[in-house]
Amino acid sequence: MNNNDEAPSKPAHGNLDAYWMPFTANRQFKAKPRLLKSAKGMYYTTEDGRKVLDGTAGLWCTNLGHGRKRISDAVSAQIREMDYAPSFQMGHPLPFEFARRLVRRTPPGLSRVFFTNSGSESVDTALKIALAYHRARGEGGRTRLIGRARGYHGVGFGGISVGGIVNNRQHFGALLPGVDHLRHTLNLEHNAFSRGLPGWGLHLADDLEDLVALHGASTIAAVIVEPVAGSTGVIVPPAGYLERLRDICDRHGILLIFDEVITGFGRLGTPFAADYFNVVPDMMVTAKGLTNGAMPMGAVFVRDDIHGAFMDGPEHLIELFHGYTYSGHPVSCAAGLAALTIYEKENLLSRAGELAGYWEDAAHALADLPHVIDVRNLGLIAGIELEPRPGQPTARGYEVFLRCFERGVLVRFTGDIIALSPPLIIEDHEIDHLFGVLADAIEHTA
Ligand code: PXG
Repeated sequence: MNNNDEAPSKPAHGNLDAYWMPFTANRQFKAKPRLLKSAKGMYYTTEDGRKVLDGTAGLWCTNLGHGRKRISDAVSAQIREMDYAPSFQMGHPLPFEFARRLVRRTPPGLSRVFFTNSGSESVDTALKIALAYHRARGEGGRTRLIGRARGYHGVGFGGISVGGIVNNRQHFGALLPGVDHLRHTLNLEHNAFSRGLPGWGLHLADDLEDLVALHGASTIAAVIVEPVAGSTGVIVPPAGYLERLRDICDRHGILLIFDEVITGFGRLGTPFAADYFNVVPDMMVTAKGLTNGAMPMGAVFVRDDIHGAFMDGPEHLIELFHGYTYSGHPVSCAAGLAALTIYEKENLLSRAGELAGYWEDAAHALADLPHVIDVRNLGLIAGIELEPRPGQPTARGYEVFLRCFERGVLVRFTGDIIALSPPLIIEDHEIDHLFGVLADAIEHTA
């Protein structure tokens, strides 16, 4: 058949074949598509006119809710004023202003900002800065990078190498050399149905000591973890775990990188998870909520003296051979500045803290439903783990997701785990509705 022919099967939206969808079962989706057309506040509207409550803030990114006029006005004004300006050996005011405003909100010392266009690029940027930093200080032997099982750090080669999701790794060759992993901390035998931080699992931070003993500290550049893992089904760190990682890193001169792509910008009721846990990493990787998802953008926050280590050579030389055509893009910066103003004006960087108790109770009310083998939560995040149907892993999670969508609620599923992370503007009655529909879907799924 000629590829340009319209498929007869999908008259409403035309042939869907040309678009290769990311992280999607393309054939299954295209046989029965789910298309969103517009969005406002807490709701999407589907192509066929149904309202859908957004239980996932898009993909953990529209923290302020949808359709923010301040952001769309800023974006349209900026694109008219100047659509693009080069950012290598040239500049324009907005990324300077955005960086200045952002570092007023970051933990102490994280006062330098490198702009990217996504979480994946932020991760690779942080890993490269870590390697180059050690080299700049005469410790070029520190080349190893440590991640964690079930970690998600995007899809660049650096990110999948330190990441810990087998499907994201096994199809793509040998990946980066010299990478090792900590064990993850989810163990349903010991920490199922924890409210907030599990009390079990602190000892797993000592995996880092074991890797130091195995490889030698002088070969290790950095450790990267998500303070709360999102994509792999919500893994909340055991009490004291991140503090202990910080301590081990300090003792061995290893940089600690927090991947705050989902925890950044208010998800836990503080600007960053670093604030929530009172553990300051050496670098912090962000994206998503940075612009409320309205424009693609990421930012890496770097300790002042790490940046300083690059500033020693002759002043006419480029200090870091790294950057993107769209680093500090004016339209993305305009979106980010407007988003930051909204976070500040509406106190949304702390709102999740006010909702967290109500949210936690609503999530744990699902504990006794059939198939539910764990409920976990922190801030405005929840994960509900379902027992896989025998011989059909992921089928139950998918069916619950579909049933919720048909009933007007968007949740995320990863395998048989349902993940929730609504916009931070959610109200109590919407929390009730979200969990009510989800409970009903779980009860009616075989
Ligand atoms: N780090 C973390 C912790 C993430 O969650 C990335 C890096 C990569 O970001 P980009 O912008 O390159 O996609 C992410 C992305 C899900 C889901 O369903 C999560 C993400 C993306 C898509 C789906 O949990 N996180």
